Amino acid sequence: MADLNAVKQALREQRIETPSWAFGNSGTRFKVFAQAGVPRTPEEKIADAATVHRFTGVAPSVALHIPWDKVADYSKLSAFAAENGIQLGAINTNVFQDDDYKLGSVTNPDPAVRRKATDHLLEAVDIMDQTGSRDLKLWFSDGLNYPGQDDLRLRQDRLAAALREAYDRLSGDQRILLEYKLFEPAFYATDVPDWGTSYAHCVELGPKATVCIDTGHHAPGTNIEFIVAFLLRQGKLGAFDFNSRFYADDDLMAGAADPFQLFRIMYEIVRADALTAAGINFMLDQCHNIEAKIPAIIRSVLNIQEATAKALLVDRDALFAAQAAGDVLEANSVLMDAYNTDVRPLLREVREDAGLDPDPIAAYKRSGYQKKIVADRVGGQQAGWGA
Ligand code: PSV
Ligand code: MN
Ligand code: MN
Repeated sequence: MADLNAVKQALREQRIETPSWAFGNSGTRFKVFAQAGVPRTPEEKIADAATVHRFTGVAPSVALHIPWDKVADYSKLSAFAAENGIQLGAINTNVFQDDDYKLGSVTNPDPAVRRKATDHLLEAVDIMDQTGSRDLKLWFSDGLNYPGQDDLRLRQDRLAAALREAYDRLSGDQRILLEYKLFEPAFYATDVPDWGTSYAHCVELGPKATVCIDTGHHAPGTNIEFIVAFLLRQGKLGAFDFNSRFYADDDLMAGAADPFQLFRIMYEIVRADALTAAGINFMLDQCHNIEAKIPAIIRSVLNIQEATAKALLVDRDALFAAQAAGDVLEANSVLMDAYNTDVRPLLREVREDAGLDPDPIAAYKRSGYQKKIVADRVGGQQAGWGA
């Protein structure tokens, strides 16, 4: 039996980072349906992220995206976040929304474009120095649509050179999180298509480079928990971008499409005692196009908490014993017993112990915050996906 007090303690200590762009009007495909009350400035996104933290108690940091969250003074922005009870988290770069990047950013055949893209990565580290952020998160949309369009191998050399420059610019506890994505926007070849490519570049770079697993960036049916287990064993899992997918990079709420997969992922985290100690950044990377944004982000946080609670409840002694005995059915049933537990009462208790409302979504709805932002935030639209 799992120790209930230890489970509660682990749930209290869990941390989830929200993405600034999820609070704005966003949606990577087709029409972006504008919503009333969305943030017009980075400060308003931070205020919304702080609201998610106020109701959940486990989301004390928000990731920024540059230049979507560009401001004149990042130290001031950091102070503003602190006044609101949260911190600025990972800095996300953007080398995918400029005409110059049609044929790639850091892998572009044109050295001038590569220089521009690499300079943006360096600028992001300058920003990290001011925000106090630890993580530089890199996602490259670089790839090819046609065989022969460019040299696959040379593009890896160019990628490695840019990563090296960014890596060498890091100081203190700063680190690179290198994200991968199977396809889109390129359809024939992607320069960082999978965890193996990301892992190989991270190994080449050194200990300050680790892999970011975006749960929506795999082929259907990919066993993501295997990737989690493998990278944890190598000490190379740096972060998650949690979201749900049915088909491609859907960016739906974490735990909505496949809660069982989220549980299996969190079990590998718990199995490796990596919920807090390993320095993994558990981030969300989502877009809320048709649903209200703040409650959708709260819902995502709750879904991750539920998957984590179930993972913590796995009777690991019984599971290991069944595995060692080769008892296939028993091992499977120990895992499923935990998954099938209704952990909502336990999480309600954890929240009440922390002085929070046991039902964060209901509490948010009652709070009047939504009404207030709809009234206050009139006009203007912050840049972001689809904006
Ligand atoms: C594009 O696929 C993407 O969703 C990546 O997952 C990044 O993390 C995110 O955009 C923000 O740049
Ligand atoms: Mn992502
Ligand atoms: Mn994505």
